[in-house]
This record gives sequence, C-alpha cells and structure tokens, in this order.
Amino acid sequence: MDKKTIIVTGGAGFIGSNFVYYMLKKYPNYRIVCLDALTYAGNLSTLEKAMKKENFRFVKGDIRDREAVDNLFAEEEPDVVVNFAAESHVDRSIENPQIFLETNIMGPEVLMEACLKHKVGRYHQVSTDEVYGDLPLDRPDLFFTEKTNLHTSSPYSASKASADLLTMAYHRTFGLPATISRCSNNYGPYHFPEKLIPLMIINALNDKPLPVYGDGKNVRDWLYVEDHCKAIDMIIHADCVGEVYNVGGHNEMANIDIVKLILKELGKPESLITFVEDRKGHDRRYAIDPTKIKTQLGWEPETKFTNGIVKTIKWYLDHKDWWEEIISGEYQKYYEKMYGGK
Ligand code: NAD
Ligand code: TDX
Repeated sequence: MDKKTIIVTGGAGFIGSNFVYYMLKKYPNYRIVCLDALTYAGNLSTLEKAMKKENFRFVKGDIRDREAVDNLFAEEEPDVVVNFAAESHVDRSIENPQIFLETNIMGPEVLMEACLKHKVGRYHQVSTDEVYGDLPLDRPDLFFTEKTNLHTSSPYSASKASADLLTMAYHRTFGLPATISRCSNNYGPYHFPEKLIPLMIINALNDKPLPVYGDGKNVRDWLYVEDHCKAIDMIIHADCVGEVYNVGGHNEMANIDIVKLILKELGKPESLITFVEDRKGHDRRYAIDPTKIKTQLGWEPETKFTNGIVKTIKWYLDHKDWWEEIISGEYQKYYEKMYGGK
C-alpha cells in the first residue's frame, strides 16, 4: 500500500473525527494530520485515542490563517486535503451569519490557494445536501441529484453553496484537482449536543423537555457517519477530479418519528415532547439520490438506521463524560439563549 499524507481540517468535530479514526484504522501506512481551530464544536478529548498513534498529528490552527496554513503545507507536503472545518449549525447561522461566511467561504479559499501553491494532488470539499434547498412533503417522488439547482435557505447553506461554487471555479480556472461530496444528515458517535439526535437523547436521559420545532413533520435523510467517511475515502482515492457526488442512504424520517423512537429506546414518556416555535426558513424535506456514487464508485451504505440509532444511543449512554463536560460549559449559555424562552 502506498504512503500518503492527508490533512484533515475540522478533525476535532463530529464527522472529521470519525473520518480520522476511519482512516487510521484502514490505512495504517498513511500519515493523518488534523488541523482544527478548536472552536466550541471542536473537542480535543475526542481525538485522545488518535493522539497515541505515531502516524497522527494534531495541529491547532485556523483554516483562515494564510500563514499558518502555508507553513503547515510546506512542512507536511500533503497528498490530499479533506476540508471538514466549518461552522455547521443552522440555528447559529440564523443568530450570527458573519462567522459562517468567514469560516465556510474564506476558509476554503485559503486552503485552495495553499493546495495550488504546494501542488497538492487532491482537495476535497465536504459539502451538504442543504445546498439544494428543500423539497415539498407531498412529492415523495422528488430527490436531489447532482444536477439539481443550488437553492439555499439559511446563511449556513448559502455559505456552503458559495464554497462549492468557489471550489468548482478553482478547478476550472486554476486546474485545482478538486472534488465535492454533498451528504445528507449524519448521526453517530461524537455528534455535538446542539444537533437534533444527540440533543434529544441527552434531554431524555436528563428528563428535560424535548424541543421539537414547528409541527415536527420536517423530513431529514439520515446516514450513519461511518458510511459518509467511507464515501469520502472512495472519492479521494478515485480518478474523478472535478466531480460532485451526492451521498445518502435513502433513509427519510420525520423529526417527530425520530424523537418518539429515541424516547421508546430509552423507556421515557412521550409527554417530554414539547412543540416550540419553528426555525426561521425551516427546510421541509431533504432527500438524496445517491445513484452516481453507487454506479461510478460502488459505494453502498452499510449501517441500517434501525441498528445505527441503537448503536448511537448506546454510545451516548457509555460516553456520558464526553457530553457532560460539553453541556456543563459554554454550551449551557447557548442552550439558555436558544431554548430558555421556549
Ligand atoms: P462540527 O461542527 O461538529 O465540527 C466542525 C469542526 O471544524 C470543529 O472541530 C471546529 O473546531 C472546526 N473548525 C471550525 N472553524 C474552524 C476554522 N476556522 N479553522 C479550523 N477548524 C475550524 O461539524 P460536522 O457536523 O462534523 O460537519 C463537518 C463538515 O461536514 C462541515 O463542513 C459540514 O458542513 C459538513 N456536513 C455535515 C453534516 C452533518 O449532518 N453534520 C452533513 C453533511 C455535511
Ligand atoms: O432542537 C431542535 N429541534 C428540532 O426540531 C433541533 C436542534 C433541531 N430540530 C429539527 C430541525 C431539523 O428539521 O431537527 C432537524 C435536524 O436539525 P439539525 O440537527 O440542526 O440538523 P439540520 O438543520 O438538518 O442540519 C444538519 O444536516 C446537514 C447539520 O447540522 C448540517 O451541518 C448538515 O449540513
């Protein structure tokens, strides 16, 4: 197996850390370098086991910091850069859009400039199905394909779509060897407690109200995080420069059904469910058509939702230290601000 150095930005967050572990396990010969600014969403304790490996390096740094990025690329001479680093929470983007534009648009620009300068073999931009906007609930026949127009709803999705456009511009104008993946909602270990599934698990465990936005009928297409990691692994190793791949496992579920399922698994009463004010501009339904990645790269999701959600709930039960530390700190203020009056 040949050797590669991969820079993983945002590797102390949810999907990035799962990707670090996936790659360390699958490619013991590779050098994995994580660049992460450790914002509120990044957690070094998540990477504790990776830190013990000789072929892993953690670097605290901001993807917007041109000099730091340039120095790191000069030192590591990466073969591949996978960019997970982002502000990722839609609700926060509604409260404060600015940081989303800075991190999610300017960050990729800095990384892509460095990729060109240091002749990196592949830049992979981790994007989202949210760039396609939403689908109506009464048209279950409609899905997002790679040809669906970009049509965004929130400052978060607008910033991610901007980064996608910029990535394709760098590919066409400067010949940057870039690829993009647009994945549906992930779930699994290390998912930050502000997001739907971990928030509901943790509140249920603490017998706190479960805040469901609007009527709870919004639909998301859930994929176990390891299946997303597998898709990115396949893309960065394939001869597919300039391509965009949608990633999703055809697992659409209404929020309210997920919440009820979590309560059932934990043996908690449905009376904990509290319907609260809807998210502004709330997307109704996401649904990915993954035909392209299946037919071109042979990707198939491995974990069914029924198993994945049980594994995830068990992980949160077994890793109370991890999330208790998070929810006892800065996050407490955020929770009060967002849900205090609801
Ligand atoms: P996350 O919020 O859990 O983690 C983001 C990480 O990026 C954190 O470790 C944070 O410290 C780091 N970071 C933020 N700003 C940075 C900066 N300026 N420089 C360096 N590091 C910085 O996010 P996530 O849910 O793991 O999402 C990862 C990526 O996948 C994002 O690009 C997101 O848009 C995309 N995505 C997420 C999902 C999902 O369901 N969570 C689905 C599809 C795509
Ligand atoms: O308290 C809540 N109550 C609620 O009803 C929260 C936090 C969410 N919701 C609803 C809103 C959504 O319809 O649950 C659904 C999922 O919400 P989030 O977990 O915030 O995810 P979403 O907005 O769908 O975005 C996620 O998937 C796409 C990630 O956060 C993005 O980074 C990714 O791009």
